[in-house]
Amino acid sequence: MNKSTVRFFGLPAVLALTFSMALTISAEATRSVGTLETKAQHDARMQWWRDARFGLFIHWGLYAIPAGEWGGQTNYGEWIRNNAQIPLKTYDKFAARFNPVKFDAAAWVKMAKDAGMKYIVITSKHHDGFAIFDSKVSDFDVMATPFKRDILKELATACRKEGIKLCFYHSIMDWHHPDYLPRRSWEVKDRPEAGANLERYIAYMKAQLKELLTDYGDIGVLWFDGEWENTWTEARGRDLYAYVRSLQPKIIINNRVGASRTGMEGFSAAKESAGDFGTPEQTIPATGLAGVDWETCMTMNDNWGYNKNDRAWKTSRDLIQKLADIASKGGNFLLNVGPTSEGLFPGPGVERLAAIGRWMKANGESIYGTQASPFKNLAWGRATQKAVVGGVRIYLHVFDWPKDGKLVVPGLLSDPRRACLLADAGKAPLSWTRSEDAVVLKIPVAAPDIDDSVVVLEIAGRPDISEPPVIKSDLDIFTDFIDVDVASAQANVEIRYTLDGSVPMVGSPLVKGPVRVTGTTVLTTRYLWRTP
Ligand code: H79
Repeated sequence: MNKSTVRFFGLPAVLALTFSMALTISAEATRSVGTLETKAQHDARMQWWRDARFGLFIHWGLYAIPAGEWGGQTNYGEWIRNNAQIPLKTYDKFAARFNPVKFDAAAWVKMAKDAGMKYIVITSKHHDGFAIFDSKVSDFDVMATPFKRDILKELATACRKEGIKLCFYHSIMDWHHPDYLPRRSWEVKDRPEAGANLERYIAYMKAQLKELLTDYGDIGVLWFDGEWENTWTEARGRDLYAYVRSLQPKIIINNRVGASRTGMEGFSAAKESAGDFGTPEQTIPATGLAGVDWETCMTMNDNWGYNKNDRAWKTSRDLIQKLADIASKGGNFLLNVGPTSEGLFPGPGVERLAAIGRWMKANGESIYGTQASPFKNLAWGRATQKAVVGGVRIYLHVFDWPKDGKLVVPGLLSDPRRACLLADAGKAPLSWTRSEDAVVLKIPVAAPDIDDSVVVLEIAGRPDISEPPVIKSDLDIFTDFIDVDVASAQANVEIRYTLDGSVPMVGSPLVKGPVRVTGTTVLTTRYLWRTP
């Protein structure tokens, strides 16, 4: 070793490259953005939603009456009309029985607010076509029920009072309107296709949307769904997007307005697709996507609409950790509840909202207005971060609290200027030591929170975090030879590599430019820090 001594190694990065006669092209990352505005205008419009991070989804309609049960089967939800193939005339009869006398808009909004949620998305109309508001353009609405109260009006008033953003879910697919196309394959007899005209249906849908965007004050989000049938096109989506924005210019619209969603992962297929955010459903993406807004929507049990037999409730620990996981990837969490036909949130849902609320009261700062984690992988949990004056505050979400009183933060090269437990009112400083590229925090032996204890680390300036060097190759299968780029944003390091699968050490070749590979190879690279 020469005068500059080796200080420590980072984590190795590995890329397998296959020598082959065939060529394959790697896929391009895609993103969905809104149109009609500059990036600055777009960011301003998205701001409240990005800061909010947590919302309540409510699926409520006539399907709450059968409560998941039909013809001896008990596993139905809001899709009951389709899945149990209930004739239209039979389903229509639920309207005469819809009388949720225990509905209390203020109580619902309070439960959402106490859970730490900043917005509510409710089904103005689900796939069954029933409007839970006073719609002048439809007789299949709440005014045709014994209840005769405009549910959305009452919610709008309660939300305004509590500072919660009211948002509407609206289904493009409609199993009730005579002009909607296509039909379910089983309903030919019941609801013949002859004479149906999709253009007329679209005019009807726009008329309902106009009611929703005119009579209920400022609406936060229009959350479309049911866009995947063959009649809906990206062009129709663009037109609908522009129509909704023309009625409320500041509204945010999900990507299901168009026809570019790629399955339940929920992201749009192309950068120019209509819609402001991606909509993963019942799933949390493995990583976020830089520059792309997204929101995971998820049920607390197995159903969106009320099902009285559904006992598959996720634990509050699981839900709190999912919220932290989603925030650590830069997304929002839209958590669902399916109220009963009486107008009540199911008991287990109420309990979970309260438990999340208790956690949010102490730890909400680590969720609201945060950005995705600066770390790629943390064995004990997740992280979020937020810019503060002169630096960055990192929130370490510790799901598995170490039993030895030491929390190892790997790859953190910056020295913390402050460390404490978020839930500690006194903000007593935590001491720490350095162990090569890790910061080791001295923490209490007992976890402050059994579900997710948040440790705050404040760093001056931009945090310097060691990640394995980035190996970039346009192709992983090649003929002849390939030049592979190895990139690094790290200061004061050298990168060494091997081509035989072994871990690079002091004597391994140094990366000085692209690494040329001429046969099937495992390229491994690794940082080596040297003392200045
Ligand atoms: O309202 C709730 C559900 O009723 C609704 N979305 C949530 C928010 C929902 N509708 N359908 N599904 C859930 C599942 C349907 C999935 C599929 Fe497809 C539709 C599989 C094939 C067509 C869309 C397109 C998803 C994958 C491809």
